[in-house]
Parts: sequence; C-alpha cells; structure tokens
Amino acid sequence: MKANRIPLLLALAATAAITTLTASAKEPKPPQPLLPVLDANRDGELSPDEINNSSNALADLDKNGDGQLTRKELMPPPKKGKDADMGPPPPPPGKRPPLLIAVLDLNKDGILSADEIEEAPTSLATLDKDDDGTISRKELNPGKPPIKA
Ligand SMILES: [Ca+2]
Ligand SMILES: [Ca+2]
Ligand SMILES: [Ca+2]
Repeated sequence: MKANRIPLLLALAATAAITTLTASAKEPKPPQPLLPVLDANRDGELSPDEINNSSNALADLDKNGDGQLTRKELMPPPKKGKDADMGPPPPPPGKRPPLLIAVLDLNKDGILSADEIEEAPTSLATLDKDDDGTISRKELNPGKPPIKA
C-alpha cells in the first residue's frame, strides 16, 4: 500500500505536468539539454561541421557575456510562467549531469568556462566512438550497455 504520497513528489509531478504542457507534445523529454543548441540541422546527430561550430553555438548561450556558461545558462528555466523567476531547480543530488555537459565540463565544476567552450569541439570528439567524424544518436545516448549472452 502506498497511500502516503510525499507532498514534494506531488509538487514535482505538477511542475513536470506544466513543463510538458508548455513543451511540444511530440517529445515528452529532450534527450540532452544542449543538443538543440549544437545540432544545427536538428537531425539528432552532430556532424563534423556542427562539432566544429560547437564553440560558437555555446557562446550564443552566454547571456550575460562573461565568457562562461553557468548551470542557469546551460539549462534555462521555462520562459513563461509565474514561478519562472525562481530559477531552475537544483539538480537532484547524486544524479549525473547530462552527457553533453559532462563531456564539455572538463573540470566538473558545473560551469563551462571560456577555455572549456573553446575546447568544445575536442571534447565532443571524444564521444565519437567509431571515429567516423559524426556523433550519432547512439553515441549521444549510450543507454544501457548490451547484455552479453
Ligand atoms: Ca546534426
Ligand atoms: Ca555567462
Ligand atoms: Ca567547468
């Protein structure tokens, strides 16, 4: 019996519902927060051109022009809404950052510094496991490793 629901869970569920309503109904959840920024042609993969241009694409996210991307700039809150002024919720403890941020944030401080933005093409290239120059959907979403029989 799970009669006792924690209020926080209800609040989270409500927030998720609002977010889902605001976003497109087609995609319930974006695969990666930075992917829409980097994936210029929206094919779900990062081509060599898109990888090369990643520094510029990331620089566009630097809203306050200080040369670095904070967590807030990397994952902006929903644009409209009465509660949006509170800023993005802190990431749940123990949860790993999204793959793209994890690979770009070389010193793991949660902020992409100017150096890390500059290194973005190099950092992204480490995701190109089959070395074909393109970061495929599979390489972006490694998911569960295949179970060996
Ligand atoms: Ca692409
Ligand atoms: Ca900034
Ligand atoms: Ca960093």
